[in-house]
Amino acid sequence: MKNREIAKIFDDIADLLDIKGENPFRIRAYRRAAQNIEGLSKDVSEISKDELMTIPGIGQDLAGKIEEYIRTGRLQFYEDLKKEVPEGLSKLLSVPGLGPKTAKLLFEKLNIRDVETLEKFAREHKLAGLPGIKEKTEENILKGIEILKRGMERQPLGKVLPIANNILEHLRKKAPVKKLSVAGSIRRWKETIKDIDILATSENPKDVMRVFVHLPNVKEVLMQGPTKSSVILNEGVQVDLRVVEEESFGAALAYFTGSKAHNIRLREMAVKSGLKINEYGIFREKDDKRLGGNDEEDVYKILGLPYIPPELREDTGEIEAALKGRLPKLIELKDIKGDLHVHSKWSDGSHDFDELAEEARKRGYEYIAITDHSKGLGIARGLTPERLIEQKKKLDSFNKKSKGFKFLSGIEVDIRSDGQLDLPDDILKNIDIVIASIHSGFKQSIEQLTRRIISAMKNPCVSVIAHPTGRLIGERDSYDVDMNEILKIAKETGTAFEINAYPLRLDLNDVHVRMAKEMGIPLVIGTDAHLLNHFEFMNYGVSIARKGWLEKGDILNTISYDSLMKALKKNKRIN
Ligand code: DGT
Ligand code: CA
Ligand code: ZN
Repeated sequence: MKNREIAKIFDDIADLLDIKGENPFRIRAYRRAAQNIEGLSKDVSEISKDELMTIPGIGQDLAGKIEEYIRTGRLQFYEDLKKEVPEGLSKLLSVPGLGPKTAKLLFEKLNIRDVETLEKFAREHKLAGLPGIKEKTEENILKGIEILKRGMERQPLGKVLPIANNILEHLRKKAPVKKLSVAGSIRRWKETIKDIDILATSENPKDVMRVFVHLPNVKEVLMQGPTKSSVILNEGVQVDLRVVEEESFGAALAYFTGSKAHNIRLREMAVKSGLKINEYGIFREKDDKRLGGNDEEDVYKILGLPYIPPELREDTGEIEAALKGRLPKLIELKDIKGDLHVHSKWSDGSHDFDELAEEARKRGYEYIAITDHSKGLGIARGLTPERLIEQKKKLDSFNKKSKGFKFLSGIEVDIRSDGQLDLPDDILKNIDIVIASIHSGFKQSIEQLTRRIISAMKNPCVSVIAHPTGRLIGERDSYDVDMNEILKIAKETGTAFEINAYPLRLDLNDVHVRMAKEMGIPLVIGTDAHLLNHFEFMNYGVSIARKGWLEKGDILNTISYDSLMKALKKNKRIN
């Protein structure tokens, strides 16, 4: 897939244009195009030009550029632009959170030309004092450098999982594999991944390995053997493939799914019962008699445990719960009755109501909420009060004619830096679902940010706080909020929290999800879809919910339309 390469180039172009002081709308168009290309589940090189132009932010000009890159492997405009900007400056731009303007300033005034020097200067407080640079800016630069270093070691699940799925698909089609599965952190749905672990069985392991090391995106073969091979992909991720004996597949799957901490606990239990588990099977210690290992279930059954789903295998209480028969019955994708965070053409989404309804029906949904941005987000064509009222009328009249599927009228209202909402209460009170979120002022103090969210929750019109920590995995850390405090107020005010399923967000994360559940706070899952393809992200949201131990009853959008409408009113005590 060329999607990531093209997205990266468009992002770089946006930075370069910014440095040159070009028109902000043009810059924004590139950024938006980059984001939307990255989010596509289809390969851009397989999409027609006309279809390309339905992607938001992509017109004639950008569609032409994508075509040029796919045809020739390079983009002349980008090459020319790069020549106009010195290489040292581009290096500074790779630091997350360091914008083009600051980068240019550091480059010109202090002659900083690489990340190492930048780090040294920031540590020695040699940056503060330049126009617009404060001590806080230095801290942020250091944080950015840390993220950059970390990001190179681990990559977001949202980037790695599609790559892993492509490999599985390729192996299934082209190699003589029988059983095939991902293992490791991907199978446990960890939010960042160090490397991809794959397990297979085959009557002809050599052929499987041959196909594997010749995958089209292999950059380097680290080792190639009959039972294990490792490669590095162009995307910068390592993949290990193991081919195991048919009868060991279950034991190997358990072993290589981990986590290490979970495995250690299982092994301790085994030893106490005179058993031995490893990647080949489960054995009786005294005479090495094999007791099982074909299926993963064997491992748990023989230890006297119920099956523990991979998402829970982190040694955070799952073994104790399993022993007491108190494992949660985890929510599943099929429990979801609708998506509660969807953008339409009315703001920065790309589809009209009919298209969205059709896609939702295809997925078996009973409802979705249209939650466009509010006017403060000018750049996302946010809605004014008048437009929001007009939109609600359209949705109501759609609902009157529609059987078996309903729209909730919604809004993603911006929480301004002073904590005020971006639209007046007498408008919001008529909207079915008001979700409030922060899109600016991320660098405020923990007190300010916490206060902002609390004041939004205290507004009786607000039903949900969306992407509550604002993080973008590998790109932007969460802003500082006092999670205990906001969860406490959520409970008091009956406000729900969102699990934003957009793969780079996954916000709340699994740990906070579990805290919220324990405090009895309702959660919703929304994909933040801007394209029809994005509806697929629901899978990520559900998996984070599972990783946070949630059951069907903990998630509001598992209930019917009528019950949901009632719950939204009751939670916030609105009549
Ligand atoms: P990561 O860091 O995202 O790759 O996370 P994992 O969990 O995929 O870790 P990885 O790839 O190093 O190893 C895959 C699994 O193999 C791991 O979850 C558990 C198992 N494993 C690896 N090393 C050990 C070990 O020393 N002892 C045990 N019991 N299991 C191990
Ligand atoms: Ca791994
Ligand atoms: Zn949104």
